[in-house]
Amino acid sequence: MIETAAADILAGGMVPLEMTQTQIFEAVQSDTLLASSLWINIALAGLSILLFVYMGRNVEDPRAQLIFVATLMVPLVSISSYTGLVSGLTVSFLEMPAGHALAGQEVLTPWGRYLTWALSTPMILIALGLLAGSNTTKLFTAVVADIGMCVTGLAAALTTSSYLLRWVWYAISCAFFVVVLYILLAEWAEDAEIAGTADIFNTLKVLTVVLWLGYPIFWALGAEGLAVLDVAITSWAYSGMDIVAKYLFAFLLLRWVVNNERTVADVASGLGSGSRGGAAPADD
Ligand code: RET
Repeated sequence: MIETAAADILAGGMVPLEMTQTQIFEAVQSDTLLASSLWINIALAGLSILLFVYMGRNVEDPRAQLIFVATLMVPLVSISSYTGLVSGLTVSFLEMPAGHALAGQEVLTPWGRYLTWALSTPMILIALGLLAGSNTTKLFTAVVADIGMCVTGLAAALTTSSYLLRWVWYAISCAFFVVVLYILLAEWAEDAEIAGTADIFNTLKVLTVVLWLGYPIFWALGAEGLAVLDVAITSWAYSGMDIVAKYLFAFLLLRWVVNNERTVADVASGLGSGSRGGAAPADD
């Protein structure tokens, strides 16, 4: 009974002003497509954690270990993130402002996703930066810009006062994203050549850039943006991208690190090995 009511709520976009966490939980579970997009990630994150711990059992070089720890954090944050979403804890129904395609309707907003991206995506960047032999300045800039991107993306999703301001937040988030893309594509690509890790770095760079570009596209097309796609389809798009951008990415990276621990150790210890000019930079 409750589940039928919840399904009606989700389909009709009509929800009571204040929904309890249980009602949100029921609404999420009653939409099989939506719920499956979340549960599959919990299962895959759990398996990835076990696999990655096993893969890293004999890694001894500190730099390789740090790459492992950062990468292992990705499925750990993910399993927490998706548990928050399936339980209804980090999902809200928000009334869209005038101007939005679903103006006046309550739209399911999985804000926990954007919040937890602020923890998981820096880990991906730290692992990539260490692999490329980044100096501290570039690593710091990439991580801070990335957190800025996620937090302003969260603001875009949570703004209900003005349709225009939702897109202003979106634009700010994209500006941060450009900084991250620049470091990945220009700075670290060059550093990785010097560090001798260019082959694997370039593979992971392409995978990361292509997939990460999908996130703002699906946000814009999803219910929170132009509402061309419905909530469950958008959720599957994010979940599908997450599977490749997190678990496959992490697996490829860690497998390479295990097989090339010597190369990783040779990326001169101490950040800064990749800085141009050869001399130790003063920013460390
Ligand atoms: C948002 C909307 C606002 C504009 C931009 C976005 C970019 C999000 C990205 C997310 C990547 C997430 C990953 C998660 C893995 O755990 C916030 C969707 C630019 C790039 C890889």
